[in-house]
Amino acid sequence: MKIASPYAALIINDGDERTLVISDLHIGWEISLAEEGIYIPSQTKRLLMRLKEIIFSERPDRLIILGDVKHTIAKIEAEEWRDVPDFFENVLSMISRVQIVPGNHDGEIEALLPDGVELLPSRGIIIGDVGVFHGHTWPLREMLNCRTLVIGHVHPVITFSDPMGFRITRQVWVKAPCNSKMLTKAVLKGYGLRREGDENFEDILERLNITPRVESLIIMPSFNDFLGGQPVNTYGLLRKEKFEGFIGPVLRSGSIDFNKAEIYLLDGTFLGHLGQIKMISEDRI
Ligand SMILES: [Mn+2]
Repeated sequence: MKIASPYAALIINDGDERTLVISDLHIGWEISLAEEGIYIPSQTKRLLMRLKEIIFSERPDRLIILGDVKHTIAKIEAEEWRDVPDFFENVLSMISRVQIVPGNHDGEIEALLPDGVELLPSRGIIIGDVGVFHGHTWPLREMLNCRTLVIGHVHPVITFSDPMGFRITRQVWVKAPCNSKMLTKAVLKGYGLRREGDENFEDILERLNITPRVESLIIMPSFNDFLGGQPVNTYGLLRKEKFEGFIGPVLRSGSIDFNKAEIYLLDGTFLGHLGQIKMISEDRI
């Protein structure tokens, strides 16, 4: 697995197969702003151009979009009927295998997808040793056997302001250590699985064929860089009560150590661990 820097894109190799993963396109976001009197030209062409560059340089066999393809929740707005199908017709001309793991913004997305685009379950899909899902739901139970989990949904950024008050915001990758046993307990509870008879935790794992192995969770930056994001260093992930109900069950499960999370810019620069970066930003803000 590698980051296709400087893009918000991931390449996952499984045997001979190369999978390109991107997340959070939010097509139609400009339209929702126009309703409030802010006019931004459609970003769909820019997303397509960037995708074309990545596909040209990385030559993946398939593309997975990790949720929030479109922006509006539940109801489909008229403009999306054109933007989303046009987008996918273009994508299919670049790469033949396209799959979508739906996010919380993707209600009724099926109606907008041309033939040839495959809709996967929202619990995600396993590629080799990596489980990918949007992040607003519990993952597939089988993903507890994976070494790495990848989510979108959060749109992580870091924000610094200097003594003059200038503010700098950059999209980032977050790679956080995960306590696999704690995550397993949370996921099984999330699925409503209970012990049978006098089973202990180990017995349940054996019955369900689970060996807890998740070592780290990667949060992808949004592919649409025009969107706002969650500043992970100023509040957000470290104060989870702020995000109850939003950020998704895995991030709220207590199994992810955000202070020890590694933070990288899109060009691959390692900025440090979130705990340190947070202390610096508290001095400044
Ligand atoms: Mn989302």
